[in-house]
Amino acid sequence: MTDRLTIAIQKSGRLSKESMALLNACGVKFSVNEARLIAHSTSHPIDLLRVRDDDIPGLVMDGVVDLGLVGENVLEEARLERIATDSVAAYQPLRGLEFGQCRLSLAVPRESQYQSLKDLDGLRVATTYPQLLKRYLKDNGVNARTVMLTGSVEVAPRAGLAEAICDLVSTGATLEANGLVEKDVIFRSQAQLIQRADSLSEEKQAMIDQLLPRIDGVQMARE
Ligand code: PRT
Ligand code: ZN
Repeated sequence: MTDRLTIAIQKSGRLSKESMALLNACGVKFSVNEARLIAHSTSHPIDLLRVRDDDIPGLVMDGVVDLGLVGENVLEEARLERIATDSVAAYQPLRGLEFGQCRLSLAVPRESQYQSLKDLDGLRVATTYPQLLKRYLKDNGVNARTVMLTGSVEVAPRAGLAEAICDLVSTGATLEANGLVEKDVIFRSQAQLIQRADSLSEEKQAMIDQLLPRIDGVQMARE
């Protein structure tokens, strides 16, 4: 039996289409049944695992899948969280994928008196990325409290839950629509291809070694 390479991608969301398109452009073909978690490649001994993006770092770090395509924001948050809880947090970064670009930024209400980071001392900052935020605050000697929210972060100040937010931004339209002003970029992100840290069978590794130059070729052609 051939050893099948397993790749985790986001099931449905901002990274899904481009993740599938990249694999397709590399000649790895799939026919995806929307209802199914697993899609078998019709061209290679490769299985696609379609999951929430938040699950991808852990699946790779635990060696449950061989490769993952995930946003660096989610990846680094998961890595810090796993280090904090003494779990295995290793992976091999393979390629930045040049899609899913965004930044994790601090923002405050338009009417806020905020002038510098120090002004956050003693205040509450709402975020979905507590680890990345805490690291940034610590590195900058700021004593703010993080308020963890898995969604609707941009409404936290209006709801009286926090004085500032730390959220993903791409165009800035969401901040604008919620009366918030971006003050500080704390992390820049794009989608990344990662591999589990332990070594793979020769067959699987050979497939990855074949895939990487194809990815480089696809990216080159796009430039
Ligand atoms: O269901 P699942 O958990 O898989 O998906 P999700 O809802 O957690 O993630 P999804 O699909 O929204 O985003 C997946 C990844 O896309 C993120 O982890 C980032 O790496 C990347 N990405 C790129 C973004 C954005 N751009 C982005 N703009 N993720 C989220 N946003 C949101 C942001 O949170 C804010 O609400 O879009 C809004 C801001 O956009 P602008 O254009 O108004 O600034
Ligand atoms: Zn998610």
